Amino acid sequence: MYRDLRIAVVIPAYNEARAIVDAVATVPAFVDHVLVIDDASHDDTREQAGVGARRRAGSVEVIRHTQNRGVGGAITTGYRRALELDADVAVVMAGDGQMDPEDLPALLAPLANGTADYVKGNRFKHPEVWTAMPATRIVGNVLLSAATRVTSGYRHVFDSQCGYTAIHRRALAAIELDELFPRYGYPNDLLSRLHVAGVRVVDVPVRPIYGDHWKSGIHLGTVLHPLPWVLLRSWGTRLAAQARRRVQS
Ligand SMILES: Nc1nc2c(ncn2[C@@H]2O[C@H](COP(=O)(O)OP(=O)(O)O)[C@@H](O)[C@H]2O)c(=O)[nH]1
Ligand SMILES: [Mg+2]
Repeated sequence: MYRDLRIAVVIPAYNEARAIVDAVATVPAFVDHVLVIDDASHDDTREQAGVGARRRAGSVEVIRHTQNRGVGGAITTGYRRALELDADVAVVMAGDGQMDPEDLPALLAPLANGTADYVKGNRFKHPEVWTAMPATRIVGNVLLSAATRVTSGYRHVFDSQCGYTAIHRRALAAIELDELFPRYGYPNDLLSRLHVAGVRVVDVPVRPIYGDHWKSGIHLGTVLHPLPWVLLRSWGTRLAAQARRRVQS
């Protein structure tokens, strides 16, 4: 529990055998449920998640997709399970160890205070961003964040690609989980849908972590295609939904 909130941490993992042990073992003790979603990995991510689970006092559940569904698909599976378990908040922490567990209370505080329904990390609010984040990432991220401000409608939000987030169950209930884009582009699409639902979003500083073995499934090809199409679609869907609402009211 964090204050009076029951917390689930969702860990999407695809071929993360090396990093998943620590990612699971270091989830803070106040977290009620850890849900690892093994997205049809080819390595022994599932077994290694079990090793991490034994190092952690507290509940860890490993759910395996028999087919790869993408990071968004894995997170959606975790959100559903968190709702089934009656969690008040579902946090996303990647399986690759790029999120600092010490940032978790800062992410949860606005939800516990009742000032937000969705809180996301913003590495650009952290002083280490310019030294820790690779230059290519900074450029790509600034471009996508600027575009997402327009497409999502949240003008105060930045670092749209940061996967470290916490969502309240009332915000999860306000969107159609089935319709979310399942792959990269998922956080951008989610923001647009949250805007339609009138969800309050805030950014909090989180530490950028790019270790020696850092790798990513996102590369220039993803940024050129399909991400721009996902952004355009989310933008169009949001504007259409909001126009419909204005006509009805
Ligand atoms: N690349 C990739 N990652 C996935 C997939 N499904 C789940 N994930 C997990 O999603 C998280 C974020 O992926 P990553 O490639 O590190 O993205 P980045 O950190 O935003 O560059 C990691 O924990 C992955 O293990 C998938 O289909 N592809
Ligand atoms: Mg990563």
